[in-house]
Amino acid sequence: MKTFSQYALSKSDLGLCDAFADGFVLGAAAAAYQIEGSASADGRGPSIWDTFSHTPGKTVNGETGDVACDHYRRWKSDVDLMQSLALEAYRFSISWSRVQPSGSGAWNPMGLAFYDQLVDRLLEKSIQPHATLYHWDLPQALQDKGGWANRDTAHRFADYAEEIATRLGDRLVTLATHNEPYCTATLGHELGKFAPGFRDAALATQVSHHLLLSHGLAMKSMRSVSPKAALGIVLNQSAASPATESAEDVALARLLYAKFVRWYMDPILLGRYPDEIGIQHYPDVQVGDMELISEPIDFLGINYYTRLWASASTPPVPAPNALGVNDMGWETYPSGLGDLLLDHRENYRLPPIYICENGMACADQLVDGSVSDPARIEYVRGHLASLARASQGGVDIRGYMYWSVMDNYEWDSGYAKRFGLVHVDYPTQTRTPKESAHWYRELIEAKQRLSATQKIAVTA
Ligand code: IFM
Repeated sequence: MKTFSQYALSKSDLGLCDAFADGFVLGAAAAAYQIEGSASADGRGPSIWDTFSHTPGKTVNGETGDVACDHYRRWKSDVDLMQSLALEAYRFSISWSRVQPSGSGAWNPMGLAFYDQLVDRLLEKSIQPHATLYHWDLPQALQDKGGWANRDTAHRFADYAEEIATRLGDRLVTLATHNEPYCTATLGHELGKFAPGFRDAALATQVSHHLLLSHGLAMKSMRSVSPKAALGIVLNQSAASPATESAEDVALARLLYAKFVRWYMDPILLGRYPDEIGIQHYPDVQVGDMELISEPIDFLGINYYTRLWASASTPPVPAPNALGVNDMGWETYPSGLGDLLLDHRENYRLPPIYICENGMACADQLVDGSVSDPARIEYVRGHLASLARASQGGVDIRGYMYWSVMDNYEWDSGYAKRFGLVHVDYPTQTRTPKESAHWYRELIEAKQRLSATQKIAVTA
């Protein structure tokens, strides 16, 4: 077992702490279906991910989230663990079918109590609670009525959002509508990779519009109950790099960026879809939809993992991968995060930003009670440095949440991909903080010492 001094911070790590405004938080994230387990406990209804993961051939080794990290039963000790890692914020998602088993009608008191107690315990431990309403797990009962292809689902979502804002909005720091609507629409309805597993590009475009509409309706319904929480949405984004300076590669980079980033950013922040996409299937947009979708947001969550690489030639020019590729096959490209944010600053009136996810999967091994993961430390260092550049460039960044607090169920990839700061041994559910977790704790504590010193200096 290593001693903590071996995780000591470098001088440049301390410099990182200095780059952010007071109040900037360092935390970690997870999502309901990926960690909770207890899939049918205490009245939880089935979601589309229960159905999908139990369908043969959809996930690696047929793995499901039935047990996952057993967090639904271990939540108290998990929060204690977060406290021991000095996390300042925890981002979690609410399982809609746990709190409203059919996605409409009756609420489930036991499901609601779970999140209520979780929020209180986080606050007791001085960890900011940040919640997301939808991290891909639509109640199956709503899918049976057409799911996100059915415009009515957007109204059911707004009702659900209002209920949660009423119950938890007094204590949450942020409350987001959707996590990564691109994944729900494109991976779930065009590529068939995620639940509900459709392969229909026109359907996916319509779904993306209904997701955005549901976001706008939910913003309004949540505002009507005046929650203290800041309200917003979390989008997955990447900078796009053309492989060469050829007109074809540059045009492809622009197109990929428009489909991945601008398709969601522009309606929310500018009130219109980007017109240079030239998609075959434009969604059915009704009068008033764009006004709803562009309801002002209090914060924008961004999830950043890698960049988009655009090569139009055959065979394509491979990405240089100078800093390596992680266990998901994603290139490590930290400078893309700062570039993306500085670019946004030019193109939009940005609300305050939280980085709601950023992390890497490694083939971590538990050896003699510890997990050595220097690549993850480098990954976080690089991305925080890039974020610091954006902060110094004038982007208002309020927090950074590492993905993920612990290893968990990585959707169609099952349990083989390990993103966590904490290693999970699934057969025993033993949690072991990795070296990156110790390093991250030291970084957080150094940041806290620094801001305490600054406060003393200001008041002296
Ligand atoms: O695990 C996912 C998470 O659910 C959403 N964002 C990306 C992560 C890594 O793939």
